[in-house]
Formats: sequence, C-alpha cells, structure tokens
Amino acid sequence: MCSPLIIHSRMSQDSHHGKWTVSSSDEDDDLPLSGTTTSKPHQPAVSSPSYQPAASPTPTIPKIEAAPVEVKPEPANAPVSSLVIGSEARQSAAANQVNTVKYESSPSLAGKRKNEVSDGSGWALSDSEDDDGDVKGKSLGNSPKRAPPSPKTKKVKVENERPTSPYGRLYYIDEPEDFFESSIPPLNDPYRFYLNKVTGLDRKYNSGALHIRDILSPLFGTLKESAQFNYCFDIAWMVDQYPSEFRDRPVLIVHGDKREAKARLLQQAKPYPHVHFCQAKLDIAFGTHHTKMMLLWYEEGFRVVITTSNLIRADWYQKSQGMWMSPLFPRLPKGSSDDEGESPTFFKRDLLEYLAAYRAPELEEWIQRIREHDLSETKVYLVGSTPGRYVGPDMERWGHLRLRKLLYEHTEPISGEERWPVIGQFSSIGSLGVDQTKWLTGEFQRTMTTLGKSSIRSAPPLHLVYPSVEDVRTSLEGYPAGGSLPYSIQTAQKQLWLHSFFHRWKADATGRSHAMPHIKTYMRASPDFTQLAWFFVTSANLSKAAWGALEKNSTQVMVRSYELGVLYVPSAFNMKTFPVSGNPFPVSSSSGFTVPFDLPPTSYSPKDQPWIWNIPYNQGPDTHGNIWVPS
Ligand code: JTA
Repeated sequence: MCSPLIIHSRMSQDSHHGKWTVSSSDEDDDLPLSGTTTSKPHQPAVSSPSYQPAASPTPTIPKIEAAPVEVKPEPANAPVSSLVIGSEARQSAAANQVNTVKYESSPSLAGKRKNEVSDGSGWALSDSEDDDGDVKGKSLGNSPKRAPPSPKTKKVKVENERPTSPYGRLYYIDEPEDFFESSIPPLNDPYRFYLNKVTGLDRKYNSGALHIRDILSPLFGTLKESAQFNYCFDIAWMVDQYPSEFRDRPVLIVHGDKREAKARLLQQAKPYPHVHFCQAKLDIAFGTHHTKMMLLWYEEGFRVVITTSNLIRADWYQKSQGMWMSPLFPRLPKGSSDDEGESPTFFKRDLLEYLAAYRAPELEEWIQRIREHDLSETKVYLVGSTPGRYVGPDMERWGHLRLRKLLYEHTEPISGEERWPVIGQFSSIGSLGVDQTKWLTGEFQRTMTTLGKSSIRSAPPLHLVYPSVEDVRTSLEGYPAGGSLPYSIQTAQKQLWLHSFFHRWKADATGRSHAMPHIKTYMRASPDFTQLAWFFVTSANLSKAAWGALEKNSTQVMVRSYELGVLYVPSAFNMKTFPVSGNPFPVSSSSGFTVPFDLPPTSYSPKDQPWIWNIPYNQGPDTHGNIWVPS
C-alpha cells in the first residue's frame, strides 16, 4: 500500500486533457478515503503524477513569503465530472539519502541551499528532470521512465551529491546545522504536545519542536527495544534515525500491509535482521493501519510517543506534524500487581486494551512490559479506533463514540456553548454521503459538540481546516505536498456541500503556513478563539472509516481502520479551559496550548478550491516552478 514511489517528470508539454477517461463507477460510498473508481480500490493502481516545469519561465526558486507568481484562477469547474484518475498512488516518495552536504542555517529557505547548482536557463527546473529514475538503493516502486536528457538539466557534480530529488531542488536541502542538535524541549511542558521540526523555517519556529532523531536520542533514554506502529515505512531511513549505539536493538514494525505491499515491506528489511514484523488484522474492506505510535523500552523505563508522521523522510521534512510524548514511565517495583501504575485518565488500561485488540502474539511481550510500568503521570486520554462492528457497551470503545463518552464524562457544560465553534483539521477526507445529515452533522458533530452532561443540543459553527490548491502551490514542498493530501475528485464531486465548511491552512504563529499539514487536530474553541474546551491530536482524518459510522438504526458502529490519538481535557490539568497561546515561538513557558494553525480559521474565498490530488494543476507553477499532472 505504501511503497516509496519516485515521481517522474516529463519534458513534453502535451495537452493532458485527452488522457482523462470517464469514471467507471460512482459507488464508492463505502470508501474511507480518496474514493477511487478502480475496481480494486483497496489496492489502488500505482502511478504517479507527472511533476514538471511550468510552461512559462519563472524566477529561479521563487520566494515563499511573497507569492511567487500571479496565479490564474483554478481550473474552476473544469469538466470535473468527466475527469478521472488513474492515480491513487502513494506519493510520499521516501528516499534514502546521505546527509552530507550541509545546509547553512538561515532564516528563509528560498535560495539558501549551499552547493546550489545553477543551470543558467532562468527556469526553476525540476530536479527530477534529470532524475536517473531511481534513488540509489531504495526505490521499490515503479521504475519511472527516464526523461530524454536535456542539456538544460545537466547538473554540476558536487561531492557527495545526493540522489536526485523527485520533488525539486529544495527537497534535499540539508536540515540546518542545529536541526539534529538534540534540543531537549521543555519536558516540564505540562501538555507534552510537540510539533515536528520543519526544514526551511527560521530556527525560532523549530525551537521546542522535535525531529525523529531527537525522540530517539539517548537523552530520552537508553533504548533496549522499540515498536513502531505506522502506515508507511522506509525501513532503511528509519534504521538510520536511531542513534548508532541503539541501531541494532530489536524493532517491531506493526503495519497493515498485505500481499505484494507486505512482501515489499519485508523485502526492505532484509538487510536488518533486528527488524521484526507484526501484521495488523484488517478484516473489513478499505480499512487501513493508520496508527502512528512508538513504544520505547529503556534501561530507565518506558515511553510512548503518539504521532501523526509516517516513518518516511518526507513526513519529517517540510510538513506540519504533531505528537504527544509521554513522560518517562518508571518500572514498577518488583512484586507490584499489574493493575498498579494507572493514571487518573486510565491511560494504562486503555493502552493495554488498544494493544489487545490486535490479538497479535507479537505484541504480548510489549503488553507484559507495559503492565510492569508506572504510567500514573499520564494526563491525556487515549482515543483509538480498531476495526470491527461493535454493539452494546462496546460501541463506546473506539472512534467518535469513545470521544463522545470521554467528553461527556470529563468536560463541563459552558454557558454560551452554542457559540463555541468546533474545529476539525485534517489531511484527507473520505466519502461522507450526499448531504451533511448523513454523517457529518448527524453523527460526527454530535460527538464534537458534547460538553459534559449538558443537554443543550446546539449546532455551533463547524470550521473544517484543509489546504486549498493555493496553499499547496505556495508551500515549501510545492505541489508534491499534495501527494500526502489524498482527497480524490471522485469523492469531492459527490460532496460539494462539504466545501462550504472549509477554511485555509494558515499557521503564521507557528511559522508553518507553508508546511502543509499532515497533522490532524480537533478542538472546541471559545467564540473569540482564546480558550479551548478540549483538544485532540490523532491519526484520524475526516472519514467514517477512521471515526466509525452508525449502522442498523444506531444500534451498531462500524470502524474500518486503526487510528490513535490523545485527548486533552482541562479537568485533567485542574483547569476550566486551556488558554490558546498567542505567539508560541520561541517556546513560551506559559500555560497556553499551542494550536498548530492560526485562530480564528480563515474561510475559503469563492475562488479557493480544496486540494484534490488527482486532477491537474497547470495554471500556476509551484514554489519549485513545476506543475502537477496526475497520470
Ligand atoms: C497519501 C497517505 C497516513 C496516510 C495514509 C495515505 C494515502 C496517500 C498519504 C498517508 N494514506 N492513501 O496514514 O499517514 O492514498 O492511502 O499519509
């Protein structure tokens, strides 16, 4: 399902409209995400958009801060209904590369790469034009076609040159020098909610943020063994993120891949005998293993990290991601009973219940280890999804009904709550039905508006934050960022009603306006957006597969996927509400909560369109001077 793919580009500028064919199916209502029209939607055809230079010359490496070029209106309602895919491909090409060329730490990304090679053409050429079709030793996907060599794309060889980027020249700029300096972030931070470091930001915006290398650093513990739960893996890259002294310690990969994808995953790990696997059962169609969690077992104890990032380089490079990192959980004294070490939020019980749901022998020793630790310092609630059809009391174990129960029990009614907006922010969208009552307002919003035992069933504003085409075009990654925003045209065209809820991705306060979100957050804000009634960070996108959907006259809930997130409620922090921290960087030690994007959210204007990943964008070049042409 998620093999690192290399995007290729073509030099030719032929018309792309002729390639589109008409949908062969319009029944993807059951599809969790990025509904497809292929006959085997759970095994999407693997192909990649062509990501190529724009037809008109643009300045080399446009600045990010100023919009690089004038944009024409989006291919407004191009005959969208007659367009169809081909590409349900996983775009997040993960490439294994050597970080030897150093990036000069600088306030802005644009044009600051050391060893920048000019082609002299005046074009912002895609690096991928002279892609040799394979990132050394790593491409497991299709072998991309090689573009005819062009003199314009010839590059001067530099020492230690890294593989050619499928994403353009900025893709492989080095992380700044201080990027891997294991900054121990304020670990006394009461929330323990962190953003990922983003390459290309002014360093002040990365202070208090964490890279995967920080998380795995010996400063956090002397690693004995780890387990990595995720969706997408680049095993070689992952192994390289561990400090050398821990690099050969056992790692258990918990994944959902089947058949060919599983074979490719196992193949990736051939050189690493310390890497072991656990395949999560996925017995319901279109379910996926989205959960992103690290279990870290140390000499000193045990730690849990629940993140939104895949284990591929692209996810830790220029995207907005988030995580909760647990405190170091000490080992319980010998002879303690297993039910000791519980937190006021029952985190230990709930984590064990989540792991038990896999019914996987490979997880038994992890379950036993967790039992032997003291998780009592945990202040968050665990909210997971595991696949199944649940009835009776089991309905409240997973997904949005679990969140509803927690909000019912652990938040309080607020006067004027009918004016407290719900905000949902995500990176993909499933098929939600022909109108809002089918799931979004009928079911999901009911959960999101639960505040204690209040019987007020009001419908406060619902703000949905999802990047627009313009957000993606002007992002650090450019259009390839859209490869991790897999909202499909087939799904989008059936739910145009949804788009009226949409708000832009804007994150100036965290410096992340140009780092496209792969984080997913849900929260309830005060009318002036200065307070939060609760906050939830999760792997769950806006889909029924992730959150669950009621069936059989609401006597049953059906969940397709594995998801995991943590819920913050003020009562667990002896607070009434969480203050939103205004400008959190450099890290403030206030009691404010860092919301990853700007509040209040900004509505789409009439000319804004949500990013849809499988239609072409050729009206304006992205920050790398390229256009997006799905094949
Ligand atoms: C692109 C994806 C995840 C996740 C899952 C993705 C798809 C496309 C990015 C991603 N699925 N897809 O769990 O993080 O089509 O399934 O980042």
